[in-house]
Amino acid sequence: MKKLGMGLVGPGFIAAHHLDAVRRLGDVDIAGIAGSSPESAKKRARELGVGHAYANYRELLADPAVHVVHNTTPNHLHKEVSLAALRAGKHVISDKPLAGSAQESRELFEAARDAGVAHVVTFNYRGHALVQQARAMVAKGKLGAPVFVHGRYLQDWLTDENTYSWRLDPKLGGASSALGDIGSHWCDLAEHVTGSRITAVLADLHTAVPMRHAPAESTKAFATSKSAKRREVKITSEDIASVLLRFDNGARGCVVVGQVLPGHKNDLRLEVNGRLASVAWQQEAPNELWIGHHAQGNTLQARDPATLDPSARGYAHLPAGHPEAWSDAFRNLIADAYAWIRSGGAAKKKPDALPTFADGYRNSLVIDAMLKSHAAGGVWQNVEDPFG
Ligand code: SOE
Repeated sequence: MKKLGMGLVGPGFIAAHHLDAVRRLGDVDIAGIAGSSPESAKKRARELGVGHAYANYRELLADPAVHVVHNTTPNHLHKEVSLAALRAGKHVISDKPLAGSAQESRELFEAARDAGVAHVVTFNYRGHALVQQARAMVAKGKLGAPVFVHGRYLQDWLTDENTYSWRLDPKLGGASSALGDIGSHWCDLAEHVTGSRITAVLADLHTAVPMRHAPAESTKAFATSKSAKRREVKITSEDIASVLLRFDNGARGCVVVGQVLPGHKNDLRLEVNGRLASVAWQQEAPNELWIGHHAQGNTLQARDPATLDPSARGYAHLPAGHPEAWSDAFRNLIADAYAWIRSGGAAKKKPDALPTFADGYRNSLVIDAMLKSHAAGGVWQNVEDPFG
């Protein structure tokens, strides 16, 4: 089979991890990258060890050597770049959230479905072996019927009011900030692990840091401004959120999300309580799965390929005692994406763990319902289900 070529648009923070994952596959050509200007693309190509920089993303899309487009642009460009790539007949791997609003996500999902190419959105936490183990345990009834699904996704990188990011600007980051950036990951994970859908939400959102000092010049993802030249920016998007949840299998749940919470770096935790047993996984200790019992001792399952469910084993590459983490899970997702593309793409069954634009669209509807619930003064809001 001919070698696949990839092109990446938007060479910021996350781009290095896409390239790293692709390089680890070993059989994909990196055709080149495109950025916001020919100069920035050249500079980043040098820094990332990529041989070619395109003048702009349209030039990248016109290159027949590019079969797969990785869209790692800031959120407000997701739609434009992904749509153009789909129209050019390329397979698309897009960063999450799929787009800035549920309406845009829907357009992207429909365009991807009609284009007949592979479409993937990077809900990368699915790629952890023990996340797949938890999913298998729920699916095989090891927990009994899930009754409570809860957790958190907490960070602190926006704590300092001198830190500013495009993620906080609704025109660039999308209708929500913390929910879109990290709440989206948690909701996807909760649905993926439990194999059920969030059907209704009740959300209370808040902006704990309503005024920030942004650098006068442009902002990178995690920029902290120490320069004398600053502008004051009023923040309207949420930086903390508390949400009650209802699932279609009858389970209840709740999640707290925040990005201004000192001490919490990338603190994602998901717990599922069933009638027979419980399971909990946390991103910062990804090689352990807590399994809780009522009438026997609790256990910690290690990421040991020998003890994993067959469906999870393929996501563990090192023997027991050799920790695997964030970049390995990211690589697993990219490996699944390329496996799907090689097998024939949209016409063929996708790997079970792989999140597609359909998942990205549904996820946007969940976040959208949270925004609506809060805007209505904190009332239950049903999540629209286009696939129900
Ligand atoms: C920043 O909040 C960020 O990098 C997110 O954009 C990622 O999706 C998440 O995995 C870690 O935090």
